[in-house]
Amino acid sequence: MSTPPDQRPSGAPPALAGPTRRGALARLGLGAAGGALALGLDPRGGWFSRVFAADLTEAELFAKKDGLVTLNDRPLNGETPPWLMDEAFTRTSRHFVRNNGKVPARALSGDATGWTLTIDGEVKTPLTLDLAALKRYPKVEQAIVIECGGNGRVSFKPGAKGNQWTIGGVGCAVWGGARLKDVLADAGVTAKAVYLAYYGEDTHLSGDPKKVVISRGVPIAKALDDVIIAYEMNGAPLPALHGFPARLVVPGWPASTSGKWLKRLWVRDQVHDGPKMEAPSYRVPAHPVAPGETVALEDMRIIERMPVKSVISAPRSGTQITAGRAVEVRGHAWSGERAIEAVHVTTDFGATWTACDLKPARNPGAWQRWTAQITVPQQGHYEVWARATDSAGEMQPMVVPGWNPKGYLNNAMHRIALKAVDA
Ligand SMILES: Nc1nc2c(c(=O)[nH]1)N[C@H]1C(S)=C(S)[C@@H](COP(=O)(O)O)O[C@H]1N2
Ligand SMILES: [Mo]
Repeated sequence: MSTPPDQRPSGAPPALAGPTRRGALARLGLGAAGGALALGLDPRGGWFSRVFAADLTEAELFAKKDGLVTLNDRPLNGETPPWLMDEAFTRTSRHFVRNNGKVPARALSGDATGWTLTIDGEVKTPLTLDLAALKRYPKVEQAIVIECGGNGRVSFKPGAKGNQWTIGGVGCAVWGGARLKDVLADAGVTAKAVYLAYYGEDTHLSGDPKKVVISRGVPIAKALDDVIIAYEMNGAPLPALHGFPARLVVPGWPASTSGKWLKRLWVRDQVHDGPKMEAPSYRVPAHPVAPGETVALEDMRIIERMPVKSVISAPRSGTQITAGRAVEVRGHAWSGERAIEAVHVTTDFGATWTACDLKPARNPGAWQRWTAQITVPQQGHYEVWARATDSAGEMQPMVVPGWNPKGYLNNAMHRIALKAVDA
């Protein structure tokens, strides 16, 4: 019910500010009912739907996340420590968050009344769908990895500006929604269609309503393949931080293509040129370059599929183990648009490797669980490295690969440290 402080007209009294009022109501033990009691005070009206509203600011919502590490709070960006990725699929409270602007007011309200998604451009019949209309398309539920193109950026030398992701800019939640191809079939994509662009409702940090925060997309062939317009995450309505009421989920491509808080999908007759499509955003040099080299913008190409990668989710780095006793090491592995063929681990800096047990993916686009038993010979300090290989034979590099000016696509092996003591 409260307007986030940064969206209040300047000079307006903060008397109804959420945290204070809610805090007071919570102390009275009123909880959710408190929202209803405060309705009469809500100057913005619309009170029936607001009984059910989430009514939290983006910072308050982020504070409810479980153990995420804040990389930036304006815009909000947080990553998941690897030991919190140990479950089969990433629970919402542990899924990383990457925002380029501010969470839109509609998402914070949790009220989709009045929301529509327009599909236009190179289509025979432009569509305007509300949530009920979107839900009439056959529903799919898929576990899909989304990984920020800058995941692993912290390790590039020289470094790159931007969020210093370690390994936690990735998650595999179960997304529910309509297939984009079903919606596009309804609209009838024309022969001139080249690219599918998204626009979201998020607002620019500058506060300028005319400025678009980010507007990216995918080639029409990818849009007509496996992309989902999700309105659910892990069986619940899409949360505010993750794109309420609807977002794209693009399997295997940088997560920046998975547009949140959708309002428009524009089928274009050229490669999309919205904010953050243009070089150097989400682009890498078309040919390998030396670390620190200046790369001309026209020599950069758009990142498409994400490379093969894995994470060690257990044990947590720093865990104490016992020499001579088997310890289970496990994690997940994924590769854009490909299956994982094998995962290996080493405890001797790559001299010898142990093949892991590898489970098939729940569905294409999901990460795959791997497990191994390791035993170290004597007390001391050890590292465990994990290395995934995909169905095309692409394998994770041991060191940070392919230096690039913006620090994208670091798929180096994940390493943890273990301390072994004698039995
Ligand atoms: N509208 C909109 N969509 C967006 C973004 C954004 O800032 N605005 N961030 C993108 C980026 S860079 C990433 S990595 C993913 C993050 O999705 P998540 O916050 O659900 O993990 O959303 C993408 N979709
Ligand atoms: Mo991202």
